Amino acid sequence: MADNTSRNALITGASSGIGAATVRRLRSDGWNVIAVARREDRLAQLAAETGATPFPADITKDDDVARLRDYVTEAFREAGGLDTLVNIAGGARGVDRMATADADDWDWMFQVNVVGTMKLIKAFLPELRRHGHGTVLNLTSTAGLSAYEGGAGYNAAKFGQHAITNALRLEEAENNVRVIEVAPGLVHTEEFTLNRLGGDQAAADKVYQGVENPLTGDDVAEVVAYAVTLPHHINLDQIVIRPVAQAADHKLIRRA
Ligand code: 8X3
Repeated sequence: MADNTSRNALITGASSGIGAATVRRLRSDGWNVIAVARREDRLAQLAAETGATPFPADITKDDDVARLRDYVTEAFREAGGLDTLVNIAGGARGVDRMATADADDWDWMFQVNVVGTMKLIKAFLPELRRHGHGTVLNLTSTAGLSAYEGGAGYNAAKFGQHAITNALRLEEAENNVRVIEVAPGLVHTEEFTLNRLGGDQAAADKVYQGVENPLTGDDVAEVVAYAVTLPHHINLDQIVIRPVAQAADHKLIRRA
């Protein structure tokens, strides 16, 4: 195959937010998409809407990842094999400072952001190498580039995911697998902050209060689609995306 022309993608974290938006975007661009998330009902709706193939799975569980690998290998066999793995699954729990850090929250964040990403990459590298023009895109965060008060656990997980992305790029260049990192800042999705703050909708709303045009899932999906659709020899190593209102972590403009 001369280039990344088969357009067969696997997208994790597909049940909401950036993951669901990326499924919609790649499907509307004509990609074959297998959409992965834990919540079966949401996946089924997304599949009905977009024509993506739903696959309910927990990416931190070895059995689920093995089932997924077997399924994907078979599903894309006729279509040229998997060429693009998009790791969107992840998330934050808590805003505790180190003095009151909750080890269970840290463990969860490390599992979904770092270990889950590793498991997917490990499972699908043979397939991506075999394809000859593989792409891995990891969705990290600006929280993986600089730390902030109350962010330590999430910072540690996202710095970790950033690090494994860099290591993978070095390890897989000889196999012609390109490795892209997309690191968004403030993105207003239905669930990210709500989950982080334990379901407190009023507190979640405050995070975005007065911010003109925070990024949306669709904004990030547009950038993801651009990066994975470029000719395969172009590797956007790291793309940092923020809304204009967030010139830096410490400079978020809020209007009254
Ligand atoms: C989310 C960005 O600023 O909430 O990944 O850590 S931030």
